[in-house]
Amino acid sequence: MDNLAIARVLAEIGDLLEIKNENPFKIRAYRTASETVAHHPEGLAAMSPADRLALPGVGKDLAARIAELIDTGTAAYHQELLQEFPPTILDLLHLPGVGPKTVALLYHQLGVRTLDDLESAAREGRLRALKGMGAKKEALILRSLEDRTQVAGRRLSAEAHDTAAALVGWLREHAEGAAVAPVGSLRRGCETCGDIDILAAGAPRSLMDAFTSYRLVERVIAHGETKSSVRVWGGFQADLRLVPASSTGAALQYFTGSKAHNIALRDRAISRGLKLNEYGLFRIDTGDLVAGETEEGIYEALGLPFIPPELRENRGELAAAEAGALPALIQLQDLRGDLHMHTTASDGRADAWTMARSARDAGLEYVAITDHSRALAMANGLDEHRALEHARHVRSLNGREHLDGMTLLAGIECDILPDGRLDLADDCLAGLDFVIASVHSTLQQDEAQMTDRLLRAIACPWVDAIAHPTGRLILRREPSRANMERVFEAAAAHGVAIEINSQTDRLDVDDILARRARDRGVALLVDSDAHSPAALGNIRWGITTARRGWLQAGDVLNTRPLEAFRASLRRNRH
Ligand code: DGT
Ligand code: CA
Ligand code: CA
Ligand code: ZN
Repeated sequence: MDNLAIARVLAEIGDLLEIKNENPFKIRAYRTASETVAHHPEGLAAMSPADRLALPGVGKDLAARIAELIDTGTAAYHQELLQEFPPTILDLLHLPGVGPKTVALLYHQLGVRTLDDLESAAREGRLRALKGMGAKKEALILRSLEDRTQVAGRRLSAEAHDTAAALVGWLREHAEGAAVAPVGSLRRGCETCGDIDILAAGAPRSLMDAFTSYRLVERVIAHGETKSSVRVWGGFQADLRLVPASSTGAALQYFTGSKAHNIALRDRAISRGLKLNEYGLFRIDTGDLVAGETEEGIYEALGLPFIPPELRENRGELAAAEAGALPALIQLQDLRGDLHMHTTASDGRADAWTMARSARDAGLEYVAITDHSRALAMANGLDEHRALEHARHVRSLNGREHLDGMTLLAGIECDILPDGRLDLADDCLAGLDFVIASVHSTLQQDEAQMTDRLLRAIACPWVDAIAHPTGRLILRREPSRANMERVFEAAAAHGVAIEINSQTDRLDVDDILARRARDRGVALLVDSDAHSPAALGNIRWGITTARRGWLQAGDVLNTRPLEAFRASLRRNRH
């Protein structure tokens, strides 16, 4: 049993308990444990019972259930609960706007057991009479019921990542010697994905059954010989395609996409008398196979070097490849510093020492501690006095034992007020090692206001960088209306760095803006904006964004050794 499968059972127990209106502490205990297990980096099945018991939120009872799951594949308690309710009742919970309390009401008062039952009840107007329901909510539920037959919407790729990895792991176990890999938008590192695409080359037919019977599968949408689709826990659709081993490379290339890249590549093939599809690259005149076993072979036969998946968007990669001018893309290992993170001084969950120590363990050599400034009162932002006090504390940690060569810079994430003034006085900002400025309020300003606001902040001599410059939240909030061309122009002129923020729902600036900024002569930073030690790892998503933006290590300031990094900061250049 992998971690996600365990997490699913624990979460279902929590849901069933809530439908039963059980003790809220017990319900929360199952949910917390489910979260912990789902995100734990090690497989629980391989851990000792003592180590499992030491996990946060896993007490004796839960540890026993987990052990039972690992040993027998089921948990008696889970099965008992499922005896009390029809298992189909859990489908109701996946509808937007339907929580466990509503499900309990529906079941107890109207005898609703399935989505079809619910649909009839809604159509007949029987829902609105329930407590806390009303005609508006009834209409909403009806709409979600209609949407459910359509494809699920887009999701953050970071959210799909663990599920995809678990699926690939499961499939590899069931197809020794086969090549199993994620393809599609996930392989290209896109910020969102429509579904999880997996390719298996040279696997036995039986792999399809292993796929559709995977523990996380909630519904089989299509089951075929070479392609199947399922809906997995968490709301993702996953597609598996089987191809013969001889087409491994061709299929990897084809199903990785993007469509636009594939079309451009196919045109190139045609112009050379070749035909490209998911089975291989063939000569049009004789039908002979030219390449297909490896992806490199396909590109080579088309006169091109291998093109990294992140670049395959038909944004000039074929011309660059042809000219031998593909960038040597930045890698996670190139990073030496992380210049944006929070501690318990504002809204972070760990102290500066713990954050620095964790960053050191992850291989970094320097960090800037950048807690919020006072305008963010909800986050317990620092005023001038607290900021300087905090800076003294942060600096005092340098050279302490166990820091092992890690250097802390005393910084701040200073709010840019609606009129473009900074939240803290100049002499305070001047007394710090690093200032990253950002907008957190009044994001709906018009283009002129928002642009002027950022330009004014960039003109302040103590601003070294701008954090999450557009303020967008992926799938939730549009970027601000600022004219980013003018912002980049000013940033380049003043030597202010532009951040790629790695929070998985920000990735701000995005790939396209990052590339444009670099082309305008702006230096970039890739930062975690972590609020906990675990979130430091999100920086890998920022690196993926940087790679999709064609960035090389030299374009990103925090790949430089500490002294070179410090010398490149705007405050140290005049
Ligand atoms: P998504 O799922 O919306 O995040 O984006 P993709 O790129 O993963 O798209 P998807 O899942 O529809 O298809 C996966 C890949 O398969 C796609 O990137 C290219 C390839 N592909 C699928 N259908 C076609 C097609 O009709 N023509 C071509 N040339 N390629 C296709
Ligand atoms: Ca896809
Ligand atoms: Ca797909
Ligand atoms: Zn921040």
